[in-house]
Amino acid sequence: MISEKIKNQIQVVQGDITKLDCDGIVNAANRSLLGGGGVDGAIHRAAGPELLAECRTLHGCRTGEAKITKGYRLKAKYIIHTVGPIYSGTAEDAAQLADCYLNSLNLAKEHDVHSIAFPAISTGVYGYPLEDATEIAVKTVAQWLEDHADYAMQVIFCCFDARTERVYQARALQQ
Ligand code: AR6
Repeated sequence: MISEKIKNQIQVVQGDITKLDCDGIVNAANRSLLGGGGVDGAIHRAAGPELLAECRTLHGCRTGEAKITKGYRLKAKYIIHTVGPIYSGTAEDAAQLADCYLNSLNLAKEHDVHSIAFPAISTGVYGYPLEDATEIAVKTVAQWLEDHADYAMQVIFCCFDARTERVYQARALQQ
């Protein structure tokens, strides 16, 4: 069960994450951190070339971990780059996907971020089944919010398409 307090800290919206006005947005990147397609490509295009220059200094990122950069031309002050698992159907996928959310939230808190938007990590090119990934995303975020009840954090699940939004709405309300 997710308490009403936690539910009020979680929002589901449909749209383009690069347009959101919050302290930080999360990028579903790859291990190189040097850009790609999907939401990664959109974030790099919107943030501008300075982002790639900073990413080059980070020397990649392991699956499940997260690294932070400035937001450059975005409204968001920070971009938190995390690398979701490429879906293989093993238990490790779920653990790594949960780590993406946990490590992103921890890094956000370290940088005094109080509002953060997540895309549906791994559910595009990386092939994670949407329902399963959504369950992990919502549960992991809700648990983190419970565990950090003394820290004001607003979490936005930014869904690019209508189907993703429907699944997130159903999952977020159901629990
Ligand atoms: N705003 C919000 N969500 C978006 C946007 C956007 N502008 N664009 C796409 N999405 P994906 P992955 C959604 O494939 O599965 C990249 O090439 C998309 O509809 O971007 O983690 C990286 O470099 C889907 O719901 O990320 C990696 O190589 C979700 O974002 C690889 O893809 C995630 O889809 C990572 O794959």
